[in-house]
Amino acid sequence: MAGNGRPPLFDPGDPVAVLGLGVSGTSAARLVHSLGGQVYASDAFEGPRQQEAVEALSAEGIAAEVGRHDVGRILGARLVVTSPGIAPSAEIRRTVSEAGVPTVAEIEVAYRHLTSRVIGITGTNGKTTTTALCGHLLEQAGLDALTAGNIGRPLSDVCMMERQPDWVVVELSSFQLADLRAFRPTIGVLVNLAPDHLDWYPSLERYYQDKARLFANAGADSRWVLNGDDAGVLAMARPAAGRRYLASIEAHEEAGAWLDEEGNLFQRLEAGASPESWIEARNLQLVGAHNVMNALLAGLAAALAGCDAASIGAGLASFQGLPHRLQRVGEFDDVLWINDSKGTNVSATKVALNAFRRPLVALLGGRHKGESYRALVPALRDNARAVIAFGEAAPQIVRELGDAAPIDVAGSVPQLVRQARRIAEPGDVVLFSPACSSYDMFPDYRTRGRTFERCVREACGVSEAEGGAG
Ligand code: UMA
Repeated sequence: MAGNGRPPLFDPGDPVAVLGLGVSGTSAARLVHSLGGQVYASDAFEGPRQQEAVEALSAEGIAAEVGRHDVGRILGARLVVTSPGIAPSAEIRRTVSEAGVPTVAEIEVAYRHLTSRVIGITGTNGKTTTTALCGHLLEQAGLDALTAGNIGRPLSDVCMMERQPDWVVVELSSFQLADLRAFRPTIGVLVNLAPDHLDWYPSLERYYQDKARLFANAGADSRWVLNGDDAGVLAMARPAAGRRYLASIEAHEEAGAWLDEEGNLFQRLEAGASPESWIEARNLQLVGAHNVMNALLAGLAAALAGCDAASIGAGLASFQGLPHRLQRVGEFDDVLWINDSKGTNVSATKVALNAFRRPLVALLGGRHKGESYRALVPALRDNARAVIAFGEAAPQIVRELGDAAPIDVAGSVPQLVRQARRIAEPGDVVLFSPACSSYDMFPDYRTRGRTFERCVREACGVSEAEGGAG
């Protein structure tokens, strides 16, 4: 047994195969090695990142290779540890599954050796902001806490710390949830549910099945923080054992948190108890109504972890938000430029479009992920002065949104920004929320967002410092 009473997945000396050498695979390889497993780590691709990982692991005495998966060696393992970015349809996954070798996510391996209490956060949109905000609230209240998981730091890294924190706030993607087994958060948070990753899953039901794994090991002592305004969330959580706390944009009598008519955020942890005030919504630095919901969810999870209402209020006021998520680039010539490069699916972009009450120029495009863009039509009809489409998805965007707003096409990000600058009028917002992945033109959404910001500053003739202050 690990120090926390959870049964280990392998014994010292057992062969363990780790698939993928991104940050999670590399960290899992180190954790398994430190626990005495005989690691074989491999990555099918041979990029510089993978090469670097192999060199680092080899120097630590861990067997690793790039450019192929040695199937014989993998099938001879007692356990296979997967990276979240390896699709269920990948050949190696199918081979392992057909051979019946037990397979778990990196997070599951870490969980078996974790002594920290866990706040597990999932949902389609806003889970990274909610995770970061929750971690911030815990820290501001003086609790010993870290964030990990899909937000960036592999949970295995936390396990290998000399002293694990008292709390770890773990962001869980559906890809990570898919290969969890015994994982059971002390507090689980479901932010919302909407279609996503339809390029990965055969159906929406399969995507939701993975999301529902958050509740797979629910027990009487589980505590669930739920978006009470999302019928899909409530239906998914209904069968789970444990206590539930609802966050809502409307006042309610149940245990939870809400926004009242005067625009104040409140908590009440016991039904019928007096409400405790956190903050006025206008004092949040986060933009948009959906972020009020994220604040309610993060605040509730923090309250259940032991933070008092006053410290939650102070922490909500001081949280600045995350880069590339409805982030202000600056206001130049009375036009507000927003970088929402993390808006990589239609529902995220819909939320971003609805976050503003000012006319906007919407910049949409990138690599198409399988969803129709028609869901954006009502928000565009309400608010958009124009749409500019770019990247591989541009022809489809023009076909599907041509009747929602005047539409134009740009061939590159600098051109996109110059066109937006010509079209936008004083008082407008230029919103870069692509609704697509970045992989047609960029290695990731961060590089895409940074490129957009640089182009905006160049086109508007401002320095980086002026941009940040805008
Ligand atoms: N690979 C193989 N064989 C295959 C297919 C792929 O070896 O058949 C290799 C790839 O070459 C790659 C590795 O497997 O090197 C997979 O790495 P990965 O994509 O899982 O990347 P990591 O660096 O381990 O990052 C992962 C998460 N990535 C994904 O889920 C795609 C990171 O989330 C997360 O921060 C990190 O673990 C730590 O937990 C990123 C993400 O984009 C931010 N997440 C998606 C999202 O938020 O929408 C889900």
